[in-house]
Amino acid sequence: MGADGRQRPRSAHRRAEPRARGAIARAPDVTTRAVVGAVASRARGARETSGATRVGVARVTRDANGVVGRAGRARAMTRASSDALDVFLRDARDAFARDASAVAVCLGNEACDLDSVACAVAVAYAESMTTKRTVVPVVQCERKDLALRPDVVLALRSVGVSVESLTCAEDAAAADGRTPSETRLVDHNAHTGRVIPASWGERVVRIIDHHEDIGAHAEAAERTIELVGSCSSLVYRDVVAPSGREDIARNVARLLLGAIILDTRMLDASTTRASPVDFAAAEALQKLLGWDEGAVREEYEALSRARHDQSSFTCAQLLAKDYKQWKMGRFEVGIASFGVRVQDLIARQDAASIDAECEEFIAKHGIDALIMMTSFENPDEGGAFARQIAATTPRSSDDLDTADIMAKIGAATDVTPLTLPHAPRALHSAHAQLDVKASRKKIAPILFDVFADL
Ligand SMILES: [Mn+2]
Repeated sequence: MGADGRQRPRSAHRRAEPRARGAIARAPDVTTRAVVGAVASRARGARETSGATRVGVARVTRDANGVVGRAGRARAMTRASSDALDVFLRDARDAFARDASAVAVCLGNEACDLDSVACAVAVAYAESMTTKRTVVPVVQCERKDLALRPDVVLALRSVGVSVESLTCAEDAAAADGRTPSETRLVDHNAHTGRVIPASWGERVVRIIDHHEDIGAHAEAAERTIELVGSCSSLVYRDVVAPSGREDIARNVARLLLGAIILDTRMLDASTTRASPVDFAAAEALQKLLGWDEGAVREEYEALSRARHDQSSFTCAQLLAKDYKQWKMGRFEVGIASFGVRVQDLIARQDAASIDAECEEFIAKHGIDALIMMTSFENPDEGGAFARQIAATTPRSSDDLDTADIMAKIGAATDVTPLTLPHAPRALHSAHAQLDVKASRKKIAPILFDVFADL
């Protein structure tokens, strides 16, 4: 979700859930065991397989315009190598930069989660390698914002891809109004035009998605919309497997499998909408990788850990990660939720820059008050789940008093002030929340009442 999450409509994804559950019920347990228990054809130590091909791909020739020479491309095409994907992506980014109207594009959705990125990359790669067309995967966020998605960065890195190689929102903005010849949409079924120009939505030729069909782009010749657990499963079934190219499949297998196991929590049909399509795709991808059950589990745990790892985030990144905004009474109020306790943030980032980043965030969103809510496992309390809340206002504001706001919040839910030596101004009002179940969903209605009275 983007940072400007004000009053966002309930997503199609959520609305689709009840129907999706039907599919789960039909996925028999026996399938779960068959997938997870599939026998590995190679040992776990063989997961990093690209060593032998590095030299060949590194020698791919480029002419003065950066066009990859035929021999180099042929080599990259036939070898199953993690470098081949990075070479393809850099090549595609260059081609897009030269003339966006000369290429086709494949767009993932604006959440830019692993499913979206994996699908866009896999579809673009498979099509580019098997047809004369260059299809460029385009990520619908700025490159720097990919750092907010450490699971995506990790998954890309593990297949030898740098985020620098991807074509992102700023590249699209630099395209000078040139519209790609064709657009493919994956992991969503309506072009929003919020991040990427609306004109790109006029030439949609193919949609592959697992959200409820909202009926846009009637002109799209091919539509595959099925409410399965992960769009990556559909991309494997309908694009990657039918290419008949095992080298292509192998190069995208780890990305697609990572997306599937994250989206379905390790193919848990009881809590996600994992369907037979997901089980079948995961089984095939696992075989391509030569992974055993332990290797898949290890991958899942690494990706899950990365997804929740905010230990390297700056204050600005924490604020942007999970942000919602409302008009409350006569005030614009934003609530940013993140997973780092304020003591740890203060310990790792200097007070002046925390204040500067809060001030900048407030100005960017045009809000009168910023509420920060943290949730974390408290190391001082044996890892018990804990929450904190703080209110801050623009430096220029003389309308709102944060102590007053906190006192009113405290009248509705139990809070206790934190002792924070050297706290930045933005965190002076920080309190511990004693009701650890009081998430943003519970606090937002309280804030509506608080700000209505101010
Ligand atoms: Mn998805």
